Amino acid sequence: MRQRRTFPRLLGSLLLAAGLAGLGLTGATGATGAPRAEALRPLGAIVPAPASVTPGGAPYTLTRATAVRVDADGTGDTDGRATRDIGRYLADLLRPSTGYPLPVVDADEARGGILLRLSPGATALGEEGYELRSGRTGVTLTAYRPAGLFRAVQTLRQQLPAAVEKRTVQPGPWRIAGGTVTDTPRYAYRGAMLDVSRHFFTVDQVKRYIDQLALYKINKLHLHLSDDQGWRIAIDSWPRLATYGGSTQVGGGPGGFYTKDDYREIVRYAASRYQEVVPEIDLPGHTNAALASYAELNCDGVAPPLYTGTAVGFSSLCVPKEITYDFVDDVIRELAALTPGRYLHIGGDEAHSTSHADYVAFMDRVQPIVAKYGKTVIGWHQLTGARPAEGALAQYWGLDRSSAAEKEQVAAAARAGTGIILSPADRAYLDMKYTKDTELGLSWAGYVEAQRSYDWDPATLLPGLPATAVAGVEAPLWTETISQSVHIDRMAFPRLPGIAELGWSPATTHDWATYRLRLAQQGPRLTALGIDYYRSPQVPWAAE
Ligand code: TNX
Repeated sequence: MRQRRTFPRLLGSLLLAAGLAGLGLTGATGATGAPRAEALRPLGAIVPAPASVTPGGAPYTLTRATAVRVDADGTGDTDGRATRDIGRYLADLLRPSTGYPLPVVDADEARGGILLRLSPGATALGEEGYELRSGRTGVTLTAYRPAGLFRAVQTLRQQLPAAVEKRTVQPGPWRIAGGTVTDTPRYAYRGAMLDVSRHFFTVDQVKRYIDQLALYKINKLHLHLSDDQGWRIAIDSWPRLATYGGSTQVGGGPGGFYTKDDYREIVRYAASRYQEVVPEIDLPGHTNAALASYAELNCDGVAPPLYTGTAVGFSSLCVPKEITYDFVDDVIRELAALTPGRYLHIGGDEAHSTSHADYVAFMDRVQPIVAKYGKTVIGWHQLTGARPAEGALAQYWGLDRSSAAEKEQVAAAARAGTGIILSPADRAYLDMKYTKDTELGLSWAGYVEAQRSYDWDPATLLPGLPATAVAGVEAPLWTETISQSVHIDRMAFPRLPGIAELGWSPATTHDWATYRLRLAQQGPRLTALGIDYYRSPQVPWAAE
């Protein structure tokens, strides 16, 4: 691959500050009194920050004549389907606001324009990396794999003015700064979790979130499919889990569940945005909905009532009973068969009514079931108190103030080979209130403002954790207080982009002072997308 110039932090900051100052995006009007057309966004002034940016040369301007050209002879896409689909996705994004036809054509049927190409030689770009070259005659997106092209499209999209996100024709001009971006992610696991158990969210609501996550290059969608308040996935061999266990939610609403076709549709849609679905069945605690559905799963043989409150830690599967493992085997078999992704999350948190010995015994039996059905175990970090299976990942959700012993338990497991996903609750939990005045959310982990959620380093958060053990980061959204898409929007934005940046961007770009300026420019884009984000006073939001 061509030589890359890495963006040194200071130079990057200076360029960015100068560039943003030149943007004139503060709602100023020109000499004529008319609103000033949005100036050119400096190359790389996006979220997440790219690994390497070399600005220079003339910008490219989209016109009525621009075509989206696809060249798909590359690795992993021999029939060109994936590349063409990404080209269509891009054209679909740009058509409503530009009003341009933007035909998607084979590369040799046109010249210039926006070229999407897979290059078998570009192995250094890996699964998700890409190169974007912009100049007077066109923009070329190059990747080794389709996922890289999809990430490149998000960069291209963010280089365009925010109004490009609107669904009606806007004035333009539609310019993309000249130069080259070469970009690969810091971590392979960059997730967002949605708890669809405490409150149920429809397939369309999940798709809306998937589309939002795509903009920030998130690549894992973790669905928390079962908890005390609701079982949300149809399991043919235990049908009452969904029909009865899914029939309510926090506060006593009607709940709901995904049929297998619903779930397949979520998986398909996520895949079209290059996101892998990670399904979670929380075990052995957080299981009241299952215990209420089948009396035989209870040690005393008596089914408890459905639960619509928000307490945690009171339920447990019956560890000594054999039927427990028949149940777990059936659920994991059916869920694994529905899930093309590598992972199956088995929860394991807050099993407060399971003894330690039972917890360890349970995990010793359940992890091999996951392996038997071809999946890799993920568990909340309490799993490190048992014996994590080889290759398992543990998801850390502790706090700064968690005990040294708890942190060391996780770090020791990591040194012994368990991979770690970092979701520190006092940084990455999207359900924590921003301040004491935030209407939605909880505060058990503290208040988490925009700066706090961004200002930490996954590589150094846990003492004694080998850097190589960090699989990545994830931003969980628990939904005890969240029941609508507007609530998701308000809690996820602006914190989700910050967690996404921690997962994608090189550590050398990590700097709150410059990040907040890039984030500020996301405000009008979020508004154009219909996202009523939290106007954190820590961020100098651009006028809309
Ligand atoms: C802790 S984090 C939980 C969830 C709650 C969440 C609320 C974790 C693994 N367990 O059951 O929904 O706090 O913030």
